[in-house]
Amino acid sequence: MTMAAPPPVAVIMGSQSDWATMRHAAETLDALGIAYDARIVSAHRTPDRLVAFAKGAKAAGFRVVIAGAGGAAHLPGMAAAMTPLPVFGVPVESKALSGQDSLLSIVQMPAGIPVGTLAIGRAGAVNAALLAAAVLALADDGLAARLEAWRTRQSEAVAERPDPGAP
Ligand code: RP5
Repeated sequence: MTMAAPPPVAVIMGSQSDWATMRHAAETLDALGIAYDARIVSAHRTPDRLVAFAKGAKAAGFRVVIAGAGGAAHLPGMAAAMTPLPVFGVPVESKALSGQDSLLSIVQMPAGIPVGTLAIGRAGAVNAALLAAAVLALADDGLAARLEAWRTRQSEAVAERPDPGAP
């Protein structure tokens, strides 16, 4: 009997409400054929779940963590403090401050515990997945080819000139 390989990417988020943003990371991983486990792990509401996840993430077989959170967004930094895995943080667009609170909370890590911080919202979620793919592709030629093909498709989808009739 062969055991299925554990998913290499963990996509964690602080709340169900973050899924509207983080699904873009998940969809990008899907498009690249990268398995992931998506979980709600709140630094504030489920701190014990965060500790268990982050301390066990490497042993569980994950290679990269993508962490999305909004507002006082401690999740990526706290996760990074408890795992040696690379952590990419996605600032979720908050209602009160349009995600600027999330961005500053995630990006301003003191020296010593890094969080690779992406843009606010959908762009950050997509790019977190692409960065995770680039990391994994260093040791996976098949994935490297899929990532290159993804980028080629993106280039080919850009028109030479703007459509003057488009809104
Ligand atoms: C953060 O609080 C979550 O990451 C989310 O972005 C924000 C709001 O959470 P909900 O009140 O919508 O559950 O912890």
